[in-house]
Amino acid sequence: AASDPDLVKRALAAKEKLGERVFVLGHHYQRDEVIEFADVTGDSFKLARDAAARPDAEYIVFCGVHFMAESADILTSPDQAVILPDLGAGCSMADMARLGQVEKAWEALSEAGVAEQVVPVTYMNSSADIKAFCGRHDGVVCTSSNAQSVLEWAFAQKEDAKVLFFPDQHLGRNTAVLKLGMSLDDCVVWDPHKPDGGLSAEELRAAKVILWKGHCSVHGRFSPDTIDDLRAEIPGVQILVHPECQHEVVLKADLVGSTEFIISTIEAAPAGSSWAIGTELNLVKRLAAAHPDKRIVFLDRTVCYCSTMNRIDLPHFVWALESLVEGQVVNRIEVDADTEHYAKLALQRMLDLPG
Ligand code: CIZ
Ligand code: SF4
Repeated sequence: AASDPDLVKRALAAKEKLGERVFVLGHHYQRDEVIEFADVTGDSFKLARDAAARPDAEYIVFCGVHFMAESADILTSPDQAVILPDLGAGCSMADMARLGQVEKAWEALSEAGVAEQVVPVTYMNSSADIKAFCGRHDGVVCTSSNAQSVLEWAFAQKEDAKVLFFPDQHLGRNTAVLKLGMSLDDCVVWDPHKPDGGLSAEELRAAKVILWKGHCSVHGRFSPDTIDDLRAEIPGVQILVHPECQHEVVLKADLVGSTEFIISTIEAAPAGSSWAIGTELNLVKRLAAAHPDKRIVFLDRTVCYCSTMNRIDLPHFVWALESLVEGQVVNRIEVDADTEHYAKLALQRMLDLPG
């Protein structure tokens, strides 16, 4: 649907008034009406770096979800304000791992006598206090692009190392099994809603990878059956999915990779090729519109937009910018100094890895 022309005018006017003082970051899963005003677009990792590269910008308006704005705050200076236009833009996956729950799991690992062997690894899609937990326990952050090298690093840290991976069980399993050559039996799933995670001390001792029972409410919903149907329907179609998809989906796909990988794959694809993409719908629609010479379909018509990404809409964006014009900083995301210190340690360990 076309954006309200009055709101478009107001957004343009506010952005112009603020000039270089404001830097607008747009995640690839944002709505068209919002991404249009982004100074840069990217996945969560690229945007955190882009934010850090603009130390002169007083305000960073983050069009994405809460954990991403936290990462931007961690990587920018304290006098820069990071603003999330709608505070309701959380992430259901990040919310599946709460600090108290993770601390409980750590206690169980201690009681099983294995905590010294465990390296905690958190996906970028987690809250700042979970990243800080990893920072405090010699752990690290990973993204969907570097999960393999991060896990390899983690296993090299300790004798008989084990990895506690959160919050996304699918990224953890897909990386351990398909990139590191582990078996499905090397992985167990810790369910934070069950006593002792639903695992015995023996199971914890035997496991190499302890996967947190979390998933993405968008990527986790693609099903392997749809892939069979699409292959029958579109001859030669290539299936391109994100590693947050279930293991069974990734096994049936032709190519698997991060959001940035998905975009570069489509950009490099020959005219006339056919693709079914399993990632967020806003991005798939934009790719289809930008590449009319290729046939691009969404992997599953029953999967919806990410509802929290979509909370950032033009009215909220305009409200945030116009407030800044009036000298009022709204919806600032600020990570406390202690959390920031330890979260940064875990992020820095990742950034220091070669490659
Ligand atoms: O699922 C998401 O939210 C992803 C893949 C985010 C990102 O940018 O890494
Ligand atoms: Fe979270 Fe999934 Fe939405 Fe990304 S797409 S913000 S992981 S719920």
